[in-house]
Order: sequence, then structure tokens, then C-alpha cells
Amino acid sequence: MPDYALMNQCIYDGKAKEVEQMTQAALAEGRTAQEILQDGLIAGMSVVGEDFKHNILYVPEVLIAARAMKAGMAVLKPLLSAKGATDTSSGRLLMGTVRGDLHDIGKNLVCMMAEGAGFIVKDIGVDQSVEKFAAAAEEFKPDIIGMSALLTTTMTYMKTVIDGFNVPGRDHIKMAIGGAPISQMFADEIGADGYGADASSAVDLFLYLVGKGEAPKASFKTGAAPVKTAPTAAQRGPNPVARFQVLYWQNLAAEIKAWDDFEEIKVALPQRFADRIDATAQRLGVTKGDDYIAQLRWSDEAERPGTPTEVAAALKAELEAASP
Ligand code: B12
Repeated sequence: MPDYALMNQCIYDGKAKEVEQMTQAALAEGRTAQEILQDGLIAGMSVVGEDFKHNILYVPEVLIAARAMKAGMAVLKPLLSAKGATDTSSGRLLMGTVRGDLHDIGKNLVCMMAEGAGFIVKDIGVDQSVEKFAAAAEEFKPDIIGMSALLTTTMTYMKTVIDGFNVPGRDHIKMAIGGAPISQMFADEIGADGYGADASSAVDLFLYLVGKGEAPKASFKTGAAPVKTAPTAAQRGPNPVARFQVLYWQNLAAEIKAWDDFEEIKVALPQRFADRIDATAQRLGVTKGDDYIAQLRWSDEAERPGTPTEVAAALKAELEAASP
């Protein structure tokens, strides 16, 4: 029996090689692709999604976990698409990122999870106009169109697409939307049939829209990580030492992690660090989701005297001083 708990943990930790090997091993053991996908990959990614929602994980870690899930998906994909071609599919989903927007990581994740849930998915990519959605729908005959937008300047284009589908012959197609700046309120405002805050809520929504699931509960990102009781000084002893790693995009710092036997602290760097990464990626033309994610890596583990909070705060101050 494959160790799915370990596989889930490897997804969570972003260990792509391990996930790929464990997926192959599980198949060799005779497990079905569907079982491995559900219990090994999606179950792991769902925890990532939940922790992201509660601010326990930040975006870069979600991306690294997604890369690990993708490594497993690549092994399963040929087997899953053979299955998806049968009449037992959940429904047909056409996905794209709207015009002017190049962000595709979230969309790709939604596509992966929807395929895992049995949908036949056609992904038309990024920067898609209403005309391109219409032409693809003509050919693919979807039950649902899923649109993604990550920029406040492009999210308004979703209404243009929805209006373009509000005509006889196309108005039976359900319109779902998502992306970081999207909310249920915005979905209501532009007349979308539904909104999903993350990939697992997206799948719940799609199943509901094709009449195969219950109405999803309103989903939203909650404000703060659950508070853990900090260990006492007595529990730690007189000379605490914490281990730490810094997450880099190329050579640009993105996040700090510090931990000891008692707790783990994550510290996001100020917004200007993320902006610098985005701008550099744009300048270098590293705009495709996979290429962008491939540039993320954790530094080797190291240790310093102090509690995780102290060590993370000191590192943050040093990185801020080095990159004003
Ligand atoms: C990675 C990234 C990039 C990469 C994109 C790589 C790629 N191919 O995707 C690159 C470097 C190319 C990039 C470029 C830019 N970016 Co950018 N980028 C990001 C970043 C760091 C992460 C986005 C991401 O992948 N999130 C992780 C995924 C998993 O989450 P998600 O996309 O939200 O998707 C989930 C849900 O929303 C939902 N979902 C998504 N789609 C759908 C669809 C449906 C139907 C449903 C139901 C659900 C659903 O499910 C997904 C999975 O859980 C964000 C910061 C952030 N915190 O979000 C900025 C961010 C989105 N970018 C931003 C900006 C400004 C830009 C640039 C203009 C920067 C520049 N200086 O040029 C350009 C714009 C390029 C363009 N025309 O699109 C801003 C947007 C600000 C705003 N409010 O408009 C952000 C918020 C950063 C910031 N400065 O604060 N970016």
C-alpha cells in the first residue's frame, strides 16, 4: 500500500522528485491513477490550499507545492486522459485567463484539479479575448467556461466575456470566475454563475454548476494564521538555537522560515521584494508559469542562536538593509 500520508507531505514540502518517484511506485504496485491522484496528490494539495487560505503558507510555497503536484500529474496524465475520454466524465470545462493578463499558475492548478475530478478540460491559455473564448466554445462545446484574472485592470474584462455569452445559443454555458482580486460580490455584480477562491472550491463550484454537487459554501481567505501557544523560556532552555531557510526567486529573497523543536515561524518580506521579483521576471521574459516557478528555491538549512521569532526578525532586518 503506498504511503499516501508521506506523499501528501512531499507535495506540501514541494519535493517534486519524491512525488514523481512515489507516483511511479504506486502505479507499479497496481494502484489506479484515479486513486493516486485523489489520495496522493489532491489530498496533499488540498492541505496546501487550506493553509494558504489561513495564511500559514504564502504564495511562493504554494507554487513550489504546485510544481511537486505537477510532477506527479505528469506521470498520471496519459492514464487520466484515457479515462477522461469516456462518457462518464463530470462535464466539459473551457478555461482561460482573460485579455491583458499573463498569470496562469492559478488557472493551471484549477485545470489540474478539475481533471482530477473527472472533467474534460480544454485550456486555451492566457490573454484571451471574448472572440477567442467564443471560437473555442463553438468547437469544444463546454458546459462551463472558467475565467481567471489576477490584475485589477483585467478583471473587468470578465464582464465583456460574460456579456458575449449572454446571447441565444451560448447562454446555456455556465460562467465561473476566479483569481486573487475576485470576490463573490464581484461575481454577482458582473452576472457570473459562480466564483471559487481556490482550486478545491473551484472544483466544488464546477460540480455544482453541472448538477453533480451541492451549492458550495461561500469561500474566502481568512485574515490570520491560527494562534499557537508559544513555548515558555523554561521549555526552550537557556541558549535557544533556531534553524532557518530563505526562499529565493533567482537571487532575490522572497520569504523566511525559522523553526526549532517547538514552533515554526514564517515571515513574508515587504511588498517591494515581491514587486522586484515580478518586475525582474517581466524584464527577463520569465512569464510562463512553469518557468517562473522553476526559479524558486530554498537556501540550505542553517542555524543561529535565538528563538525562531528572533532569528526570523534578525534575518528580515538584514535582508531589508541589504535591499533598500
Ligand atoms: C507569479 C506572479 C507573476 C508572474 C506570473 C507567472 C504566471 N505565468 O502566472 C509574472 C512575473 C509574469 C507576473 C507579472 C506581473 N504581475 Co504578478 N504576480 C504574481 C504573484 C507573485 C503570484 C500569483 C500566483 O501565481 N498565485 C498563486 C496562485 C495559485 O493563486 P491564484 O492565481 O490566485 O489562483 C488561485 C485562486 O485565485 C483560484 N482561481 C484562479 N483562477 C481561477 C479561475 C476560476 C474559474 C476559479 C473558480 C478559481 C480560480 O484558484 C487558484 C488555485 O488555488 C502575485 C502576488 C500574489 N500574492 O498573488 C503577483 C500579482 C498578481 N502581480 C501583480 C502585478 C502588478 C504584475 C505585473 C503588472 C508586474 C509588472 N511590474 O509588470 C505583471 C503583469 C503581467 C500581465 N500582463 O499579466 C500584482 C497585481 C496587483 C493588482 N491588484 O492588480 C500582484 C498581486 C503582486 C503585487 N504587486 O501585489 N506576476
